[in-house]
Amino acid sequence: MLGMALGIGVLLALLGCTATEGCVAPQELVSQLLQRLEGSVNLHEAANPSVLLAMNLAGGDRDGPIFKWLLQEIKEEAVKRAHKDMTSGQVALHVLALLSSCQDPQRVHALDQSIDLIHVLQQKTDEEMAQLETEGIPKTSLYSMSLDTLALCLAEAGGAQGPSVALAKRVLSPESQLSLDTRAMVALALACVYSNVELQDVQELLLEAFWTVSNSLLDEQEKGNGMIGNIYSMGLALQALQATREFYAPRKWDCAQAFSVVSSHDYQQPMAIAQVLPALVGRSYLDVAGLDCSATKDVSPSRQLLLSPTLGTHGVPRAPILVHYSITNTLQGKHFQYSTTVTVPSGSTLLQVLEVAAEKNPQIFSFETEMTSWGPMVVSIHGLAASTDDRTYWQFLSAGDALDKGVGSYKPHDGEHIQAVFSTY
Ligand code: B12
Repeated sequence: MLGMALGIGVLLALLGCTATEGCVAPQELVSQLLQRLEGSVNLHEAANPSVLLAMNLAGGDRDGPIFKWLLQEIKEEAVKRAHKDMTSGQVALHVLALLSSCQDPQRVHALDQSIDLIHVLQQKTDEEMAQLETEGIPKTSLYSMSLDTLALCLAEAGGAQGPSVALAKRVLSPESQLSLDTRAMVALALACVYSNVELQDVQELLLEAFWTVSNSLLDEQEKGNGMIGNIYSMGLALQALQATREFYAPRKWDCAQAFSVVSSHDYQQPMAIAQVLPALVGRSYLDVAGLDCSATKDVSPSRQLLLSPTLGTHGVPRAPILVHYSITNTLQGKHFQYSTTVTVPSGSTLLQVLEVAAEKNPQIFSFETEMTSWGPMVVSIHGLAASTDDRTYWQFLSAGDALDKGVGSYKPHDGEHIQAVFSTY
């Protein structure tokens, strides 16, 4: 079966049937999301490499001030923090952002310093692999390891083959329960290494792994009437399906159905837009390597609008709502469970609910957040902190179902019961 898929894939490639055929969203939607992404860039916050990566893949303006600011900040972050404070995945995202901006990640100069980001990435990937081999889990996550593998592969640096084999085995193992986003990122990484590897048995393993993932994504789409996982997994799922299209042929991908799901959602979060936008222009992270570095783009006048501040909702009174909130730890140390009900204006975020609960009763409901690329992440509640070493986190649920958004963007409704449960991943 696999051999046949490969044969047909090669044939299609020779005939010039590209992965993008028929799978491009309306230009209006692309421009709107690109504008939103550019408008999200805040000079007072850390630059997000995924945003620069997506802007480049979606044909954003490489001569514009936003692009230049992002690129400079990303270089500065790299020289300042890559060695010490960045996880392997964060280094990988910086490498991808630089490659997509036609920069050499082996020679990053900023603040009168230089760094070889590929060397740092190789070292950090080795650490991930070492822990995977000794403890069965990587230092951070298989998602990050996939990013590492993808970045090493696209930079044509050594060190991608070992992790790609480990990832392929994980994906094919019946015991491993990888999230959909992780499987999609693994597929992207393996599809890249597959094209560059010469050993036939390695090639076959990689092909089988990403072929399995792509088919499972297609199955999910069929079951979900176009939805693959949740709306925030769609970006990576679509990218994986674009990038591996010639390999699951003759099976057809109803990309129009998947695109209509994405098009009907009003993406607001910069990270969500950054992951979906490449797919909407028929590209994936794999296209980073093939971008035309000599091209400069005209600035579309409409993009200038972006920088206008978003209108506030001052003066509009909002009806109060009640939200029930509970915190539970039955996992570690002294177990606890506390509940409260807070009143907040309708339209408030969950973060505001947590803040009101903590104001009312700081002894019980105090909490801490950390800023991440997806917004504020709750890292501690009632003095109990999440830990990457123990693989614990505060999970948020409503009526027993895990929320598909974080506290900074989720808006509870009147009477809703939100639970924060100390959990493992
Ligand atoms: C791995 C992962 C996790 C791990 C992170 C731990 C770790 N050390 O790896 C764990 C299991 C803890 C986790 C938790 C949650 N996650 Co999560 N996670 C991911 C995943 C698969 C990869 C993130 C990553 O490693 N990126 C690469 C690194 C290099 O980038 P980074 O910026 O350093 O990554 C950090 C942040 O992304 C942060 N993080 C992870 N998830 C979330 C979610 C939110 C809302 C925030 C603010 C931060 C955050 O942890 C990462 C590692 O430190 C993404 C998938 C995706 N499409 O991006 C989902 C994803 C980001 N998570 C998601 C969600 C919903 C959550 C939860 C809110 C689930 C819940 N109901 O509790 C919680 C966060 C709750 C809280 N305490 O605030 C959604 C976010 C959607 C949205 N619109 O905001 C995603 C997109 C998955 C999805 N398709 O639904 N997650």
